[in-house]
Amino acid sequence: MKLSASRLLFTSRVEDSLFLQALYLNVDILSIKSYNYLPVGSLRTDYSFINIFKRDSPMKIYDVENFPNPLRVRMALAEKNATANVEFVPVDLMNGEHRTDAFLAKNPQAAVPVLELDDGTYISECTAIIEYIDTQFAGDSLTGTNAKDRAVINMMQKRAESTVLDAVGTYFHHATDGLGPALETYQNKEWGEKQGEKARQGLAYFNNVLANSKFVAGDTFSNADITLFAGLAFAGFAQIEIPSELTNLVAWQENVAQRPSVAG
Ligand SMILES: N[C@@H](CCC(=O)N[C@@H](CS)C(=O)NCC(=O)O)C(=O)O
Repeated sequence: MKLSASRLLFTSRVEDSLFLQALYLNVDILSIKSYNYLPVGSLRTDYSFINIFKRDSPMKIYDVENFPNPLRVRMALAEKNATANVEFVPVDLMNGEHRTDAFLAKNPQAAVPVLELDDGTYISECTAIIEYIDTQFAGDSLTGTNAKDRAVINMMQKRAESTVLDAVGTYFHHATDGLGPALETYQNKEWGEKQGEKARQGLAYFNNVLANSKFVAGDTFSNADITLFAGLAFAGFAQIEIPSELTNLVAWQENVAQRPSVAG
Protein backbone atom coordinates (compact mmCIF):
# COMPACT_ATOMS: atom_id res chain seq x y z
CA MET A 1 0.00 0.00 0.00
CA LYS A 2 1.28 3.47 -0.87
CA LEU A 3 1.74 5.50 2.28
CA SER A 4 2.66 9.10 2.76
CA ALA A 5 4.32 10.46 5.85
CA SER A 6 2.91 13.49 7.55
CA ARG A 7 3.65 15.27 10.78
CA LEU A 8 0.96 17.01 12.73
CA LEU A 9 1.38 19.53 15.54
CA PHE A 10 -1.15 19.27 18.31
CA THR A 11 -1.54 21.62 21.19
CA SER A 12 -2.66 20.00 24.41
CA ARG A 13 -1.09 16.66 25.09
CA VAL A 14 -3.97 14.27 25.23
CA GLU A 15 -2.47 11.18 23.68
CA ASP A 16 -5.44 8.89 24.21
CA SER A 17 -7.62 11.27 22.28
CA LEU A 18 -5.00 11.45 19.52
CA PHE A 19 -5.10 7.70 19.06
CA LEU A 20 -8.86 7.85 18.80
CA GLN A 21 -8.62 10.61 16.22
CA ALA A 22 -6.03 8.60 14.29
CA LEU A 23 -8.44 5.70 14.14
CA TYR A 24 -11.12 8.02 12.83
CA LEU A 25 -8.81 9.59 10.22
CA ASN A 26 -7.58 6.18 8.99
CA VAL A 27 -3.92 6.94 9.78
CA ASP A 28 -1.25 4.97 11.61
CA ILE A 29 0.59 6.71 14.45
CA LEU A 30 4.33 6.05 14.34
CA SER A 31 5.50 8.11 17.27
CA ILE A 32 4.54 10.95 19.53
CA LYS A 33 7.10 13.39 20.85
CA SER A 34 6.12 15.87 23.52
CA TYR A 35 7.66 19.20 24.37
CA ASN A 36 7.05 21.15 27.56
CA TYR A 37 7.66 24.79 26.78
CA LEU A 38 6.42 26.14 30.06
CA PRO A 39 7.66 25.27 33.51
CA VAL A 40 5.58 22.75 35.41
CA GLY A 41 3.12 24.60 37.58
CA SER A 42 2.29 27.31 35.09
CA LEU A 43 -0.68 27.09 32.82
CA ARG A 44 0.05 23.88 30.85
CA THR A 45 0.51 24.41 27.12
CA ASP A 46 2.37 21.34 26.02
CA TYR A 47 2.92 20.40 22.41
CA SER A 48 3.05 16.98 20.84
CA PHE A 49 4.44 16.27 17.44
CA ILE A 50 2.74 13.24 16.13
CA ASN A 51 4.26 11.35 13.21
CA ILE A 52 1.63 9.60 11.20
CA PHE A 53 1.38 7.57 8.06
CA LYS A 54 -1.77 8.36 6.19
CA ARG A 55 -3.25 5.62 4.06
CA ASP A 56 -3.63 7.58 0.81
CA SER A 57 -5.93 5.09 -0.83
CA PRO A 58 -6.69 1.49 -0.17
CA MET A 59 -7.43 0.80 -3.87
CA LYS A 60 -5.78 -2.28 -5.38
CA ILE A 61 -5.47 -3.22 -9.02
CA TYR A 62 -4.80 -6.83 -9.98
CA ASP A 63 -3.11 -6.86 -13.36
CA VAL A 64 -0.19 -7.81 -15.56
CA GLU A 65 2.01 -4.87 -16.48
CA ASN A 66 2.27 -4.20 -20.23
CA PHE A 67 -0.75 -6.29 -21.21
CA PRO A 68 -3.19 -4.32 -23.40
CA ASN A 69 -6.20 -4.08 -21.07
CA PRO A 70 -4.14 -3.31 -17.96
CA LEU A 71 -2.43 -0.61 -20.07
CA ARG A 72 -5.80 1.15 -20.44
CA VAL A 73 -6.27 1.46 -16.69
CA ARG A 74 -2.66 2.44 -16.10
CA MET A 75 -2.96 5.17 -18.76
CA ALA A 76 -6.16 6.48 -17.14
CA LEU A 77 -4.51 6.57 -13.71
CA ALA A 78 -1.49 8.40 -15.14
CA GLU A 79 -3.72 10.90 -16.97
CA LYS A 80 -5.36 11.66 -13.60
CA ASN A 81 -2.01 11.77 -11.77
CA ALA A 82 -3.35 9.03 -9.54
CA THR A 83 -0.95 6.14 -10.14
CA ALA A 84 0.63 6.55 -6.71
CA ASN A 85 -2.77 6.12 -5.08
CA VAL A 86 -3.08 2.54 -6.18
CA GLU A 87 -1.38 -0.66 -5.11
CA PHE A 88 -0.73 -2.95 -8.08
CA VAL A 89 -0.99 -6.66 -7.38
CA PRO A 90 0.68 -8.75 -10.10
CA VAL A 91 -1.31 -11.71 -11.41
CA ASP A 92 0.69 -14.66 -12.74
CA LEU A 93 -1.46 -14.93 -15.84
CA MET A 94 1.04 -16.97 -17.85
CA ASN A 95 0.78 -19.70 -15.20
CA GLY A 96 -3.02 -19.52 -15.12
CA GLU A 97 -3.49 -17.69 -11.82
CA HIS A 98 -6.46 -15.85 -13.34
CA ARG A 99 -8.27 -19.18 -13.70
CA THR A 100 -7.91 -20.22 -10.05
CA ASP A 101 -10.96 -20.19 -7.76
CA ALA A 102 -9.39 -17.38 -5.72
CA PHE A 103 -9.15 -15.13 -8.77
CA LEU A 104 -12.49 -16.18 -10.26
CA ALA A 105 -14.07 -14.96 -7.01
CA LYS A 106 -12.74 -11.51 -7.93
CA ASN A 107 -13.63 -11.70 -11.64
CA PRO A 108 -15.61 -14.65 -13.00
CA GLN A 109 -14.49 -13.60 -16.50
CA ALA A 110 -10.94 -14.78 -15.63
CA ALA A 111 -9.35 -11.59 -16.93
CA VAL A 112 -7.26 -8.65 -15.76
CA PRO A 113 -7.42 -5.88 -14.73
CA VAL A 114 -9.59 -5.98 -11.60
CA LEU A 115 -10.01 -3.08 -9.20
CA GLU A 116 -10.58 -3.82 -5.51
CA LEU A 117 -12.08 -1.08 -3.37
CA ASP A 118 -11.48 -0.79 0.38
CA ASP A 119 -14.98 -2.13 1.12
CA GLY A 120 -14.20 -5.35 -0.75
CA THR A 121 -16.03 -4.49 -3.97
CA TYR A 122 -14.37 -5.92 -7.08
CA ILE A 123 -14.78 -4.04 -10.34
CA SER A 124 -13.69 -5.55 -13.65
CA GLU A 125 -14.04 -4.32 -17.24
CA CYS A 126 -11.74 -1.42 -18.10
CA THR A 127 -14.63 0.87 -18.96
CA ALA A 128 -16.10 0.43 -15.48
CA ILE A 129 -12.72 0.79 -13.75
CA ILE A 130 -11.86 3.92 -15.73
CA GLU A 131 -15.29 5.42 -15.01
CA TYR A 132 -14.57 4.93 -11.31
CA ILE A 133 -11.05 6.39 -11.56
CA ASP A 134 -12.31 9.34 -13.59
CA THR A 135 -14.89 10.35 -11.01
CA GLN A 136 -12.71 9.56 -8.01
CA PHE A 137 -9.73 11.74 -8.94
CA ALA A 138 -9.36 15.35 -10.03
CA GLY A 139 -8.05 16.40 -13.43
CA ASP A 140 -9.40 16.55 -16.95
CA SER A 141 -12.32 14.22 -17.47
CA LEU A 142 -11.75 11.08 -19.54
CA THR A 143 -15.42 10.14 -19.78
CA GLY A 144 -17.10 13.50 -20.40
CA THR A 145 -18.80 16.05 -18.20
CA ASN A 146 -22.10 16.62 -19.99
CA ALA A 147 -24.71 14.35 -21.52
CA LYS A 148 -23.60 14.79 -25.13
CA ASP A 149 -19.87 14.39 -24.47
CA ARG A 150 -20.45 11.34 -22.28
CA ALA A 151 -22.59 9.72 -24.95
CA VAL A 152 -20.14 10.44 -27.79
CA ILE A 153 -17.14 9.22 -25.77
CA ASN A 154 -19.06 6.11 -24.77
CA MET A 155 -20.00 5.40 -28.40
CA MET A 156 -16.48 5.91 -29.77
CA GLN A 157 -14.92 3.95 -26.93
CA LYS A 158 -17.17 0.99 -27.69
CA ARG A 159 -16.31 1.19 -31.40
CA ALA A 160 -12.59 1.21 -30.60
CA GLU A 161 -13.06 -1.69 -28.19
CA SER A 162 -15.10 -3.96 -30.44
CA THR A 163 -13.63 -3.17 -33.86
CA VAL A 164 -9.97 -2.84 -32.87
CA LEU A 165 -8.91 -3.96 -29.39
CA ASP A 166 -11.20 -6.97 -28.96
CA ALA A 167 -10.93 -7.95 -32.64
CA VAL A 168 -7.13 -7.92 -32.37
CA GLY A 169 -7.44 -9.94 -29.15
CA THR A 170 -9.54 -12.61 -30.85
CA TYR A 171 -7.10 -12.72 -33.77
CA PHE A 172 -4.22 -13.12 -31.31
CA HIS A 173 -5.87 -15.91 -29.29
CA HIS A 174 -7.26 -17.85 -32.28
CA ALA A 175 -5.09 -17.20 -35.33
CA THR A 176 -1.67 -17.17 -33.63
CA ASP A 177 -0.09 -19.21 -30.83
CA GLY A 178 -1.56 -16.64 -28.45
CA LEU A 179 -0.56 -17.26 -24.86
CA GLY A 180 0.65 -20.78 -25.63
CA PRO A 181 -0.94 -24.24 -25.59
CA ALA A 182 -1.49 -24.41 -21.82
CA LEU A 183 -3.78 -21.36 -21.88
CA GLU A 184 -5.19 -21.50 -25.43
CA THR A 185 -7.35 -24.56 -24.84
CA TYR A 186 -9.72 -23.78 -27.72
CA GLN A 187 -8.67 -22.14 -30.96
CA ASN A 188 -10.65 -21.46 -34.13
CA LYS A 189 -8.19 -20.16 -36.70
CA GLU A 190 -10.86 -19.17 -39.24
CA TRP A 191 -12.69 -17.08 -36.62
CA GLY A 192 -9.40 -15.53 -35.60
CA GLU A 193 -8.55 -14.56 -39.19
CA LYS A 194 -12.03 -13.09 -39.63
CA GLN A 195 -11.52 -10.93 -36.53
CA GLY A 196 -8.10 -9.88 -37.84
CA GLU A 197 -9.89 -8.62 -40.95
CA LYS A 198 -12.41 -6.80 -38.75
CA ALA A 199 -9.51 -5.14 -36.91
CA ARG A 200 -7.97 -3.95 -40.19
CA GLN A 201 -11.31 -2.41 -41.16
CA GLY A 202 -11.50 -0.82 -37.72
CA LEU A 203 -8.10 0.79 -38.24
CA ALA A 204 -9.27 2.23 -41.58
CA TYR A 205 -12.45 3.56 -39.93
CA PHE A 206 -10.48 5.37 -37.22
CA ASN A 207 -8.09 6.77 -39.81
CA ASN A 208 -11.13 8.45 -41.39
CA VAL A 209 -12.41 9.68 -38.02
CA LEU A 210 -9.03 11.22 -37.25
CA ALA A 211 -9.00 13.08 -40.56
CA ASN A 212 -11.55 15.46 -39.07
CA SER A 213 -10.85 15.47 -35.37
CA LYS A 214 -7.79 15.71 -33.17
CA PHE A 215 -8.89 12.90 -30.91
CA VAL A 216 -11.15 9.90 -31.30
CA ALA A 217 -14.22 11.49 -29.70
CA GLY A 218 -13.59 15.13 -30.58
CA ASP A 219 -11.19 17.88 -29.55
CA THR A 220 -10.17 16.46 -26.22
CA PHE A 221 -8.35 13.31 -25.15
CA SER A 222 -10.72 10.72 -23.68
CA ASN A 223 -11.23 7.11 -22.74
CA ALA A 224 -11.94 6.41 -26.43
CA ASP A 225 -8.33 7.38 -27.22
CA ILE A 226 -7.06 5.14 -24.44
CA THR A 227 -8.92 2.13 -25.86
CA LEU A 228 -7.75 2.77 -29.43
CA PHE A 229 -4.16 3.33 -28.28
CA ALA A 230 -4.18 0.03 -26.37
CA GLY A 231 -5.72 -1.61 -29.45
CA LEU A 232 -2.89 -0.37 -31.64
CA ALA A 233 -0.31 -1.53 -29.12
CA PHE A 234 -1.94 -4.98 -29.13
CA ALA A 235 -2.04 -4.94 -32.95
CA GLY A 236 1.71 -4.29 -33.02
CA PHE A 237 2.31 -7.15 -30.60
CA ALA A 238 0.08 -9.51 -32.61
CA GLN A 239 1.88 -8.42 -35.80
CA ILE A 240 -1.13 -6.81 -37.40
CA GLU A 241 0.60 -4.10 -39.35
CA ILE A 242 -0.80 -0.57 -39.32
CA PRO A 243 -0.69 0.37 -43.02
CA SER A 244 1.50 3.44 -43.52
CA GLU A 245 -1.15 5.02 -45.76
CA LEU A 246 -3.36 5.41 -42.66
CA THR A 247 -1.49 8.66 -42.04
CA ASN A 248 -4.06 10.22 -39.69
CA LEU A 249 -4.03 7.15 -37.47
CA VAL A 250 -0.22 6.97 -37.45
CA ALA A 251 0.08 10.69 -36.60
CA TRP A 252 -2.52 10.35 -33.82
CA GLN A 253 -0.65 7.34 -32.39
CA GLU A 254 2.62 9.32 -32.36
CA ASN A 255 0.85 12.22 -30.68
CA VAL A 256 -0.71 10.06 -27.94
CA ALA A 257 2.61 8.23 -27.41
CA GLN A 258 4.12 11.58 -26.39
CA ARG A 259 1.61 12.19 -23.59
CA PRO A 260 3.16 11.92 -20.11
CA SER A 261 0.76 9.06 -19.34
CA VAL A 262 2.51 6.98 -22.01
CA ALA A 263 5.99 8.49 -22.36
CA GLY A 264 6.40 8.71 -18.57
N1 LIG B 1 -13.21 -6.61 -21.55
C1 LIG B 1 -12.20 -6.85 -20.56
C2 LIG B 1 -11.03 -7.58 -21.23
C3 LIG B 1 -9.99 -8.05 -20.25
C4 LIG B 1 -8.98 -9.01 -20.89
O1 LIG B 1 -9.29 -9.70 -21.85
N2 LIG B 1 -7.77 -9.04 -20.33
C5 LIG B 1 -6.77 -9.95 -20.82
C6 LIG B 1 -5.39 -9.35 -20.62
S1 LIG B 1 -5.10 -8.01 -21.72
C7 LIG B 1 -6.82 -11.24 -20.02
O2 LIG B 1 -6.89 -11.20 -18.84
N3 LIG B 1 -6.78 -12.40 -20.70
C8 LIG B 1 -6.82 -13.66 -20.04
C9 LIG B 1 -6.80 -14.82 -20.99
O3 LIG B 1 -6.73 -14.60 -22.20
O4 LIG B 1 -6.85 -15.97 -20.53
C10 LIG B 1 -11.78 -5.52 -19.92
O5 LIG B 1 -12.18 -4.46 -20.43
O6 LIG B 1 -11.12 -5.50 -18.87
